[in-house]
Amino acid sequence: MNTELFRCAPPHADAREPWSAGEFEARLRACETGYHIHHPFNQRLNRGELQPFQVRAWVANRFYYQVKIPEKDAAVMANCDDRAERRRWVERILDHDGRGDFGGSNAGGIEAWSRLGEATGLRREALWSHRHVRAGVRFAVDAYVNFARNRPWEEAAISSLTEMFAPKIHADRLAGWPTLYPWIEAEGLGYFRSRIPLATRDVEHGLEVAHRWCTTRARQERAIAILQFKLDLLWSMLDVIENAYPDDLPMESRP
Ligand code: AHQ
Repeated sequence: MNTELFRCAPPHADAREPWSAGEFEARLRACETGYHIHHPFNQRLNRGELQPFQVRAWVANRFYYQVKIPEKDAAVMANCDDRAERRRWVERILDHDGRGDFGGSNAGGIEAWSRLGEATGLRREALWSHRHVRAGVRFAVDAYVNFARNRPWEEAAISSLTEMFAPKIHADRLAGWPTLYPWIEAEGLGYFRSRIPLATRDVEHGLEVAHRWCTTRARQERAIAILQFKLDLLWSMLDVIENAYPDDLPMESRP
């Protein structure tokens, strides 16, 4: 196995001066090689090679990740004593849980993902019951929430920086799925479209926090290790889903 694919640029052994802001950010961005866009299951998904039940399984398992993101972000806020930062971070919760009358575009990302589920043929009850969520996916997602609960809010902010690489993965879905998976109602892809500008905004904030927090080489190297933890978490979720939903899964076990 090419382990280089799965490792960010290894932290420099010498803990002398911190890297420049530019070099630090370049090293964070170099972690893209471990992003789940490169996972074989995601590559098959975005090449249109998966069967409907496998797409439904991915949507149902990723739904658990989506519904836990606001809990993770609330944990970040609970550890943050800076009102100005909380005023920015709270937007992430509302982006997922919804705003105002919760109608239309105010419904929030969790509702939009529910609609993706319905567009693939999953009933809302099957989605919200989480009965298709595999143990390894639940474990990985819960590890993310617990990381945010137990670490300084700045470290949890850094762990969200995998979204540096998310606009491309959303764009791939929007570009390919309508022709690759014509059986998925187009309205269901709205989540991916809505997430791109929000991810860009959140990454801008997350990078500000990372640059302000990582004033030493040790913290910069810690930031890379945190990003690798989150990359591994996303990667392992696809490992679990790929293993649980093989092409020849018996009909009665298919979502
Ligand atoms: O839909 C995604 C989302 O709302 C978030 C929040 C952010 C975080 O706080 O960790 N990360 C994230 C991600 C979302 N979608 C993933 C995908 O592949 O659709 C990507 C994921 C991320 O890159 O961390």
